[in-house]
Amino acid sequence: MADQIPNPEAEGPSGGWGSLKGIASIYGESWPTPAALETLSRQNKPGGFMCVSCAWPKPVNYHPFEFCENGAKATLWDLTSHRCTPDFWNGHTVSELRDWKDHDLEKTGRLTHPLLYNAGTDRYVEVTWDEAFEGIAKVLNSLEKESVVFYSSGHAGLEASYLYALLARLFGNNNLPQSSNMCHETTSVGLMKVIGSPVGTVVWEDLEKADAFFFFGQNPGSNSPRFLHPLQEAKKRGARVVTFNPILEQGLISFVNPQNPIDMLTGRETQISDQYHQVKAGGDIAAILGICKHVIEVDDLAIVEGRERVLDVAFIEEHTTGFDTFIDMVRATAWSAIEHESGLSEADLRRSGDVYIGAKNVIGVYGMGLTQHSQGALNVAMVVNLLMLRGNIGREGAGCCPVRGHSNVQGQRTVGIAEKTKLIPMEKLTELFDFDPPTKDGTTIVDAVKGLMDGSIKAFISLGGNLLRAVPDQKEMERVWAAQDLAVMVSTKLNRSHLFPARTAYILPCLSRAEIDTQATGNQSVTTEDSFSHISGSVGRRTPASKALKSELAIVAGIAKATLAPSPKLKWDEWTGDYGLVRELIEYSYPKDFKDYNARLFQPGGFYRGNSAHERVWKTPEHKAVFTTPDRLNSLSFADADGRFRLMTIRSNDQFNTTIYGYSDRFRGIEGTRDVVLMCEADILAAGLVEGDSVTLVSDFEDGTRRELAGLTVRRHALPSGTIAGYYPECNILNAIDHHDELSKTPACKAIPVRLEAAGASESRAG
Ligand SMILES: Nc1nc2c(c(=O)[nH]1)N[C@H]1C(S)=C(S)[C@@H](COP(=O)(O)OP(=O)(O)OC[C@H]3O[C@@H](n4cnc5c(=O)[nH]c(N)nc54)[C@H](O)[C@@H]3O)O[C@H]1N2
Ligand SMILES: Nc1nc2c(c(=O)[nH]1)N[C@H]1C(S)=C(S)[C@@H](COP(=O)(O)OP(=O)(O)OC[C@H]3O[C@@H](n4cnc5c(=O)[nH]c(N)nc54)[C@H](O)[C@@H]3O)O[C@H]1N2
Ligand SMILES: [Mo]
Repeated sequence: MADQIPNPEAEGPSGGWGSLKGIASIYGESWPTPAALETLSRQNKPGGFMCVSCAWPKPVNYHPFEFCENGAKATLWDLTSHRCTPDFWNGHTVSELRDWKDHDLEKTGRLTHPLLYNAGTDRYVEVTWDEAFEGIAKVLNSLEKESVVFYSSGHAGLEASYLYALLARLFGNNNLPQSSNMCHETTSVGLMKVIGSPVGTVVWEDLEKADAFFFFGQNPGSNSPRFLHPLQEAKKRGARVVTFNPILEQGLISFVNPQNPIDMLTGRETQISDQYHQVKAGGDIAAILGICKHVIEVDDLAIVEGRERVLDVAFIEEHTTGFDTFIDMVRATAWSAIEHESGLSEADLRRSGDVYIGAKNVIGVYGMGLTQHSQGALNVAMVVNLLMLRGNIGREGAGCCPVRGHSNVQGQRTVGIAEKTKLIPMEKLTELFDFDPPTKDGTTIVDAVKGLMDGSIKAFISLGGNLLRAVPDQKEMERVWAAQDLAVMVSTKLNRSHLFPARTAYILPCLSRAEIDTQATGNQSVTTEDSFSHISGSVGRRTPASKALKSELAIVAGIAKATLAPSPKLKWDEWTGDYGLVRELIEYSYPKDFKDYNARLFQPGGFYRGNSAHERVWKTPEHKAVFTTPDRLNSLSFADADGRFRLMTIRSNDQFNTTIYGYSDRFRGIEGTRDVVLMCEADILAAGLVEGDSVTLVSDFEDGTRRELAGLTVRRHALPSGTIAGYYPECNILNAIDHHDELSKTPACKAIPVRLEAAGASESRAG
């Protein structure tokens, strides 16, 4: 029997008419050309363009409209008719814009011309592309190789990304951190350690065969809404869904399919989660341990009663190591400790364990709720532990499913954007381009930011993104970002990182993926890789926002050509003229992953580049999949203390990372503001507050730095006691750069230790 899961906050189910209203509101905000609607109908289909929003895969048998509310918003936001031209700067200085909200900055529209900051007037001014490339080259060539960082934020296609990584290595370093360093780097490092593969093992067909889905800290309703379609199908065939999340996320409770006319007209909802467990932030290790404990105990009983074993003993023996130590620890851990650390009852964990045991094929899904913790990699390993107990990995219908963020975040890593040299086929690069690639590992994001802080990093090239807003310690970041010798930002829209200009600061505007990319040999396509390791071609068809725009690939090649010594092996102009030539280089560098690349570009659903763990080949040092014995029961780096809360930084349904589309978080019933802190009623009372009070959040790290965010309104929300929530990116000011996953250095954004300071009573109390 499925639980009744009331959600007191949501204004309706996920999907449904609310999602159409959500799309329509962006249409009004950004007023795109009518042709933008035609673009939507081609989104995520062979021959169309691949969504610029998340990395959820594209099915072979696509729907009439293979896009979701947020994919549509992202497309319409890109295809806005608003333009931020060089004239914009006649009316505004950079300093003045620092008071603007993220939403208002991006709403100025698409950037149209290359710009250079002029400190004298405190404005950006138009420059030609040649002036920009030469100006950048001049500063780059005056700097020490190690002091430059080549950042990218998972947007750019595989072709531009391959050349970008090549540019960094030819320049002389491996400083190629990426947005995944703030995101699923925990997966890359954590999964690699336990299954010898840095990516999830599940493919589309597995979704269609799974009997149960266990969700840990991933919110498909907002962040990967097309996932709700296969989930709805799964529910219809009787699959079970068990969710662990401190917040009652509407997308995991119920869904009305906006693409199904009958569902829409009748309002017929599909209940998604059969059980919903509001685990404490950081409490998943204990929760998963509890499920494992139940599984072991049921297995013990089966042995005594001579019934079929519950554990997949054959799998465990043949394929894994570390089982005995893990099980000893599970047995030795008391239920009382598990209950205390997870905030969940033994009875509830046993109930979820029964679903796990009752399902033949189980998929474990997770997102930022597991990865963005001090022990994020251990969280990931716990999901794998659970799956392995019944051999739920590397076989049909089962596996591990991290849901990636940016549309090409995984693919950029595949083609060389990586700070770790062991991931790069260096000998191939030497052979192809006749140079000795640098051998020292490059920086992660955390190390790059610390390098900015200690002055060892002096320049940042950003292929997309808004790093200043995305990282912890934002106040200090604003100071050090502006102290750099050079910042080059390849961008589509204005954002806060542009407003703290370095000594030399360029904004280089690029095409969006939905736009026509015409080069010397004709219109070009680009490719991206989704969360399931499938690679799809993407063709833009919209007229570019400005004639002066260049593609990301052309910009990378332009910087490279101006900066690096010429060589007959470096054919920047030819590569820019024909992206197919770059795909040949990629295929040569990564022959197994990209076989027949150019021929398979438009295969429906994309072509699969394969994954060893999917075939039960474990590329770990032990050549086995590894059971990990946790040395603790929560993923925090701090202890509980009186008045200390765990602050989760969350995304609304109306944003894509630092791009804020609007102020409607309808799934959580929050409208018109993002300046809120969500708390449960008991915590509000215990803090001597009432709903509506204004408070200041103050970070509670024991490093002596005061980090505060004032002017937040207290909102009552169904949350576990001690766990509170506020929005990302606003709350980044409260996090510390040293607060990150121990193994992967992913910033720990889901449990920031904070205290509350009351800032004055609300009217309701005064009245
Ligand atoms: N519309 C939209 N789509 C997006 C994005 C966006 O901003 N907007 N961002 C894209 C990117 S880059 C990424 S990485 C993904 C992110 O997508 P998700 O991985 O879904 O990330 P979040 O929304 O940050 O957090 C997910 C959930 O974790 C829960 N959570 C927090 N702490 C814990 C915990 O300790 N334990 C458990 N079990 N749960 C916890 C939160 O309540 C939240 O529901 O989405 C991508 N897609
Ligand atoms: N506290 C907290 N911090 C977090 C997170 C969190 O959950 N909590 N999440 C983290 C995660 S998962 C991520 S991925 C990072 C995101 O960090 P980033 O990837 O750095 O940030 P975005 O907001 O995705 O970048 C938005 C900017 O990218 C540019 N852009 C948009 N489309 C394109 C394009 O097609 N090409 C190019 N070149 N530029 C484009 C626009 O100028 C836009 O302003 O933030 C991380 N920070
Ligand atoms: Mo992300």
